[in-house]
Amino acid sequence: MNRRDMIRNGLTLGAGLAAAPQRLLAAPVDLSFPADFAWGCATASYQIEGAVTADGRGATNWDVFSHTPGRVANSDTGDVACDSYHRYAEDIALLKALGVKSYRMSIAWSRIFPEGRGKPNAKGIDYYNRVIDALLAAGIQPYVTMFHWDLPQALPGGWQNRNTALAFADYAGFMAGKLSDRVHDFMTVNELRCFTDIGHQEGRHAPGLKLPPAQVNQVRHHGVLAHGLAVQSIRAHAKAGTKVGIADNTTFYVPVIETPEHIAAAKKATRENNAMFLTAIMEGRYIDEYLAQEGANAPKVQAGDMAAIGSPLDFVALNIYAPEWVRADAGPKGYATIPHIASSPRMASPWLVVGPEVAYWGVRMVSELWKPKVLYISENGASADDPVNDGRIDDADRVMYLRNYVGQFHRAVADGYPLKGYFLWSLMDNFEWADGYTKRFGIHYVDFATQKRTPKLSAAWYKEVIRRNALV
Ligand code: PNW
Repeated sequence: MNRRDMIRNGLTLGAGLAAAPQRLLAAPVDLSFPADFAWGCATASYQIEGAVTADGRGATNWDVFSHTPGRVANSDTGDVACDSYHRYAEDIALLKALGVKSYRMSIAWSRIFPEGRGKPNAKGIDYYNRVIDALLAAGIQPYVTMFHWDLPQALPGGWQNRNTALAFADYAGFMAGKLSDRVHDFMTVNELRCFTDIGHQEGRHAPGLKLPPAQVNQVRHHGVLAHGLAVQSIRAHAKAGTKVGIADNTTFYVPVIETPEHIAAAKKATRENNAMFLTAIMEGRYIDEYLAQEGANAPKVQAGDMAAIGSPLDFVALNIYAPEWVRADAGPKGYATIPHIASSPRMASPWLVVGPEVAYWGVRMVSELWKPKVLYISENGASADDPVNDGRIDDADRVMYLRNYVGQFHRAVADGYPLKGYFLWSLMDNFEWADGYTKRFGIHYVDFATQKRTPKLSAAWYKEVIRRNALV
């Protein structure tokens, strides 16, 4: 992009600053997106479907975890959730009314293989066939995630067992074979760090373990291995031309000041602190800094693992929420992170620090470090209190949050990074993991007593963004 276009897009670079002010004021700011930009919404199976015993679905780690007293706020479970298993037609009507072209959904592995492997369950496959056919009939392209944390409970040892990675690859290939006549884009797993670390190190998510470092690293290894083997298996079973990627919540470091030294610090921090996840996937190896840091706790790797983990991807999709702030530092690492403090602005979830610049820097860091062909934002959104007044939910705080983040994604597109779509989390309020139903992320309000869905102000805003294909 040349300087004139940049100014037209409301962007400034240091070099052009002196000449820019007059033209900045005179020219209308163009915040439009490329014509083929995929606007969408995202959801996940356990968070919306309910119907946990319907049609032969097998139990999952989250069924067990949510039914264990003290694990989830209010002892909430996903037993009913948004009842999307029965109400999917209504939910697709909400998507159609928004005008989205794309929808990111996940498949409940245990509806397909109730025991995680073995004989497939035809009724589970039928359900996803119905959903996908209804989406296509509504003119909406599905993007399918194979694993969004609901792990078949019958798999012995869960993610601590290497065989789970092999079982996952078999299931993912099987489903890709069933769906790739209609689904063009598959994501292997959702958020490696969450289902490995939060589940096995912090113990806040299923299965609720607090394992020692060597075992945590092994779980992480099984996570990236599952991804890599699934990439190979999906490619082996899917129609030619099918695109495969991952939906990862890479930890992103925002340079506190946009100068070369702080930007270099942010880049180094991003690569090193994601060494066990996206860095391993994009580089096909565990980098020296990580191996040195972990020493005897480093994961046990078998021959062929790293090649599988590093399987080339068609796209990288990122879930981007909270920033980490970083500055250049004179110490041996070259960077220092700046911790969040009480006055760091937050949305309704304590972890959801607001920092829109992470949207731009996330895309830029991944692009500069690993040059993926295509990028998507597989999730971005926010929890808010959402009081209901006379039937209206005027979530101006969420609109503020989304507008600022989408503005930073626009900046990334305007800079020429290959960002091709955006999936807002979430279509509707749903089961927010350990927070149960106490945290709402939807742009549609769900009354969980009646299952009534009501568009919030943010839905009206998003609809306008999609209609104009521009930030409003
Ligand atoms: C992501 N944290 O999860 C997930 O992909 C979604 O399923 C989820 O609903 C959404 O973001 C909103 O939370 C996260 O505690 C859950 O840091 C928790 C954390 C981060 C991401």
